Amino acid sequence: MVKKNIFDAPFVKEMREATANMYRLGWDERNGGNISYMLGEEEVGEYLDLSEVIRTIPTGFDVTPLIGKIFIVTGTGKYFKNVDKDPETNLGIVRIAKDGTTAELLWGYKDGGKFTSEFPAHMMSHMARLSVDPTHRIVMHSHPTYTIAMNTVCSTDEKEFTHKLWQSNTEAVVVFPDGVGVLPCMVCGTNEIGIATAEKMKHFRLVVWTNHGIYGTGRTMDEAFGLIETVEKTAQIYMLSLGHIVNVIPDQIISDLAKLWNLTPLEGILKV
Ligand code: 2HA
Ligand code: ZN
Repeated sequence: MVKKNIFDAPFVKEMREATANMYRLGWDERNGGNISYMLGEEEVGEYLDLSEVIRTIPTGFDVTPLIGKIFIVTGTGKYFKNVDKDPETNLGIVRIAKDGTTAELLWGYKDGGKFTSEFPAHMMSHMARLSVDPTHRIVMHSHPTYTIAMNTVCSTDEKEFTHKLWQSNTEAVVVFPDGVGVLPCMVCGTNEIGIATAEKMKHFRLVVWTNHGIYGTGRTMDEAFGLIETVEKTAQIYMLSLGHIVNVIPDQIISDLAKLWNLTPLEGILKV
């Protein structure tokens, strides 16, 4: 069967659009940020011969639960700014090989590159999210300015952090009633931060890396993007009003907002 042009694939378009938007929003300076998107074998098979492996790349950790799964992933050291103009160099499509510790490159990383340095956090987060939501597909990492700024003035207590967001913008509890997980400042790019992130991902779709950035997850690019976007917008409101706070959204209103949308807010935050 003749294969379709990979540059027309919706998943390549989505990666180009998401990275371009994130760059222009000022969230992903230089090589900051990374995205991985789990793809179905059939959808990729329309564009690529799945028996043709360009080369293999060691993962450096065990990904056994994801054997056979295919991901489109941003490349290490690559700039979000450049993905749209050269997706084949800045993105790659990899399949987790049968040994569970190798990735098979099916397309991309044209200059000999490889996947993001945050591959452990991404793969471990996919495993954690899939265990609670079989329709999960996207892990998105970003460095949005106001979210990181909030870390310098807020405690790393995730319930306190979530409460401050919910109190600042009525959309917050509606978009993330399950709250935001927060990790303390850690060395990034390691298996350790991957394990810690995945542990949080069993309970949260959003995880903040203190003084570094945020992870958002979802079934679609829009969902993952929209979660980060709403946290960042809310963090901006919080930071702009610091030192001048007269009104915050009362717990009763936050609770009523959640009720209106049939949502259950994370427990232990609201005093109602
Ligand atoms: O890839 O965002 O966390 C650059 C980063 C590292
Ligand atoms: Zn980062």
